[in-house]
Amino acid sequence: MVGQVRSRICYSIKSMEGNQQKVEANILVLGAENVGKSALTVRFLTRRFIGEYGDIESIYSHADQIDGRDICFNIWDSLCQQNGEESERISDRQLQWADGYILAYSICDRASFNVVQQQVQCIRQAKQKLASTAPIIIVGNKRDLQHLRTVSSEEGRLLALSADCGYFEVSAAETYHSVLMVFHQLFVLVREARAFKKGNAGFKGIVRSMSAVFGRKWTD
Ligand SMILES: Nc1nc2c(ncn2[C@@H]2O[C@H](COP(=O)(O)OP(=O)(O)OP(=O)(O)O)[C@@H](O)[C@H]2O)c(=O)[nH]1
Ligand SMILES: [Mg+2]
Repeated sequence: MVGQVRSRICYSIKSMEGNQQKVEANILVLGAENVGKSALTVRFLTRRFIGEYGDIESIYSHADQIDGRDICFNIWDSLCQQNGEESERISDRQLQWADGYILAYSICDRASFNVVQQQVQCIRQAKQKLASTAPIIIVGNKRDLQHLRTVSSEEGRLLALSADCGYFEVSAAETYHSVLMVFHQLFVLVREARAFKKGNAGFKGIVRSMSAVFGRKWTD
């Protein structure tokens, strides 16, 4: 199965060669064990739900179009730590790599929702230290299992609101479109964050130039 995904990816990359318009975004998919990180990723890449995915951690590249523009997603489908206690841990390498995050939990698994809460804090603290921003979308997966629900939609929405994150409830098992929306929305947020950073850098550059000309600190 993974072989199928990989061959599709190779084609996607080739088809973008020589395209000056290409914009890339590194998307890290996080969350506790068994919440459907691989199911969400594979659904987006292949439009299919295949049921079992195994313990595989992969980075996939995928060509797409948003607003008529060629783009490339690099998606890191992560494996959560097996030892339970550190299931919320995000490595420095992952934090440096990612432009945006999908934090997935299962609506039937309260513990996985708690992991997402911790991961949001972890990302926000790390990014504060690096003085950078990183868009996050929280995804409540397995929406088809309503009878087993233990986390309400309101709780998910509230967490997202309080942490300034996007929020979706989806079923990787049942629908492609809502999963597509998650990835596309995150890409748009990454693009906006980049534009904001660029604008800020431009402003700081103007301030620096003024300081050089007038010999005064304009940033106070
Ligand atoms: N009913 C239902 N089952 C799902 C859904 N998404 C994933 N699953 C099932 O949940 C199980 C775990 O899915 P995975 O995608 O492997 O979860 P994961 O988060 O990647 O798991 P690890 O990589 O082991 O951490 C599998 O049996 C999937 O078939 C969903 O939307 N609905
Ligand atoms: Mg997985």
